[in-house]
Amino acid sequence: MRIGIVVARFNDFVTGRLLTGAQQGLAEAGLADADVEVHWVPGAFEIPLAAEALAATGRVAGVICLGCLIKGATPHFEYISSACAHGIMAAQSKTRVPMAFGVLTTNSAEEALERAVTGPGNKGREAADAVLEMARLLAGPIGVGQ
Ligand code: DLZ
Repeated sequence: MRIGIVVARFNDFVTGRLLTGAQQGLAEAGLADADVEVHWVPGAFEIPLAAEALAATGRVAGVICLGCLIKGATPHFEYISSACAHGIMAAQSKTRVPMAFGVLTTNSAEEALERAVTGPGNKGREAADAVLEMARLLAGPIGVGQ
């Protein structure tokens, strides 16, 4: 199984840790590095388009979307977070390729870092688990996958 990761560069002191968590989760699930493709985008607003374009290539069975929006530092927090969430949902519905919402929306940098710790509490890792479960479900029991 080949999986894609789209990760936002904005707040990369957090998103880099989410990426590491997602990569560790995929590796522990048995995926080789060569079966994981990582694509960086400027910010959370750009994630849906990149995720949809990647899914449309047919190369990946799922896309892990990683980003970090910090409310206090983002005047238009609601607009970007809403556009990102709805955009990812629309992209997975359109392409039928499962996508995980590993985009943090927090009140502070401290809260964001708490969700990007090494190990089980890492939200990037949780997003990886979700995509793998959905990719298997769509490829198997539901049978509408790739
Ligand atoms: C502009 C902006 C701001 C203020 N805050 C964030 C943020 O907290 N997290 C994030 O991922 N991106 C942020 N951005 C950038 C936007 O997502 C987007 O990249 C720009 O508006 C350019 O389209």
